[in-house]
Amino acid sequence: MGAPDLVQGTLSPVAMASSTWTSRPAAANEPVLRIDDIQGNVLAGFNKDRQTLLFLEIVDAAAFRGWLGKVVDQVATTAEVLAFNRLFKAVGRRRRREPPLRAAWFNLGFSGAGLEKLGASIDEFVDEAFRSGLASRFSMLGDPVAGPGSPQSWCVGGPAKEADVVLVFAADTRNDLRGELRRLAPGWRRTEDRADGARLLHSDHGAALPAPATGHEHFGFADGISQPGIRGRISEDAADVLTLRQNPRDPNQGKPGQDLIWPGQFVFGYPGQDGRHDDPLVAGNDSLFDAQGNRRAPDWARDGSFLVVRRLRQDVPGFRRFVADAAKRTGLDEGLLAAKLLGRWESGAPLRTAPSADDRLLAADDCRNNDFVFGPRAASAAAGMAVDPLVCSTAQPELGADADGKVCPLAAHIRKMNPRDDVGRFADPATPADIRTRRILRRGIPFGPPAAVYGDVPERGLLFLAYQTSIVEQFEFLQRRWANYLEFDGVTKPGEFSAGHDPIIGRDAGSPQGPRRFRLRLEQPPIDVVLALPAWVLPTGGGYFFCPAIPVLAGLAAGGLGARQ
Ligand code: N7H
Repeated sequence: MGAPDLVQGTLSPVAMASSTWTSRPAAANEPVLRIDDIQGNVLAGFNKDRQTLLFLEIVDAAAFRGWLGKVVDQVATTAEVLAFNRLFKAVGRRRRREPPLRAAWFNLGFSGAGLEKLGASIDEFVDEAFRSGLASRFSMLGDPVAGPGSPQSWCVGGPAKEADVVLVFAADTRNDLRGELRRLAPGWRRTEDRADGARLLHSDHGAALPAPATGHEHFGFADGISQPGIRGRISEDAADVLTLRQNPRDPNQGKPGQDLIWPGQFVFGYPGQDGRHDDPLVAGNDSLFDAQGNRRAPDWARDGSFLVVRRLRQDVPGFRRFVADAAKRTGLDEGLLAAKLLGRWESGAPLRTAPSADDRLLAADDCRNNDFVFGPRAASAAAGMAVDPLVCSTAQPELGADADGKVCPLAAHIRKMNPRDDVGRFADPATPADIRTRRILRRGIPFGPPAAVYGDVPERGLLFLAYQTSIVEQFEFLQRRWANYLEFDGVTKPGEFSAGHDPIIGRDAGSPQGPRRFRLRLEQPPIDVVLALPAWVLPTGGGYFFCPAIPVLAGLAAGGLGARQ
């Protein structure tokens, strides 16, 4: 099959009509990613049903280096995780059942203080959030300053309890995970255990929820649907792309609706987005530097990534009570009311393309379940039978604009977190027109038992993990400037607003304990109300970490910064 004609990033009519689009078109302009060096969870994603996080304090750097040296060659690479994930999908697709393939993975990251304890200087990292750590940024994020949710109450990451190291273990089964923990981290089983130069401050165990809720988070919504596509190749072969190009209508997307992002947004040492204009094909500068050529990170940060960990407790009964009560007050169905808060139905079907009823077929179809924007969209016919079975050939219905959020509310979680084409809302000159600069790679997993089984007694929530190359401009920006502001652009006049707080994670930064607000507008029945929302998501721990390239880990273990200095 020949590669399709790419003319300035648009698909030529020839390729469109003849359906010769391949999921691996030539992308010689995209960088070759060093997938043997980049840790596996960053670009490929472990995507496992079980995950354990160990948070450590280094108490004896030399002893800890000794341990690190012994485990460096056990750290999962992007090449390995990607190969496994692709095999898993291919076998599953052909056999039409979940394949009996298993793997166990291990990655790790260091806080700024942790790197310094191991002898690395963090002076050249300009990211203020990473340099100072999560505990000093909580008030900016809108976290409570006292009482539940405040850093004093966190199980890890609060004052005097900041982790130097986070170890991330992932596996398909509890036994496989236990085996890896016994093999690689035998000395840290219980809080306060000291071994190999480190003390265990806290551990967390994430697990996919049991059937029928598997793939859903505790509030009931399907999770893990929308992730950015990543530009870049995994070998010198021009067509060996990391993210398959499955949308024959848009060569700048992976799956339909999944914009391709330059890899420097997630890994240091590659071109990032050029936030100054909106041409998706033009790469920005190398992420080790800013647009003016000033250093943003040391050279040894190449192939590394910042990892944000937030342990977010979810009040499921509180959420359900609110939904039931607000549904009664507005006369809406509970499922629709909940979907309005998130922007997707519980099944994962987007409100934008399933506005009045849940649509499980749409939710299950990854060629369609993320294929929407908030502006108008013209209808398109289905491409003919593609030769490549991975290419999506579905038609798109025409959609009018949803400018006032009567279909998907302006403050719905997924609209706040990824406004897609809704860039007109950003009157603030500090916000680059290119919202792709704000994307993050989410790698979270639920913790705690499902509410349906245990009610409100034990703790539950989301272990939120996200990778990026600027904590300030990516994770923190999403939380501070989009989730926590009543308006998107941050220009709020008291008493006047049109959107509201992100109902899942937004907080009123001025009064973190106070109620949040959410504007619900519908065409039919005609509704325009402002709902007062209690907070259902409370931070209970976390940290900001840097996950170095694997050769750099070897350098840290050896007491220097290794091959890349
Ligand atoms: Fe969110 N939820 O279950 O309600 N999130 N999130 N998130 N989130 C998303 O598309 C959730 C949190 C993003 O591209 C879905 O995978 C919960 C934080 C982004 O369309 C669901 C918590 C931040 C997206 C949830 C939580 C984000 C996204 C839809 C906390 C960043 C993709 C499923 C307990 C600051 C948006 C999906 C897009 C989607 C939920 C936290 C960001 C169901 C419960 C802290 C970027």
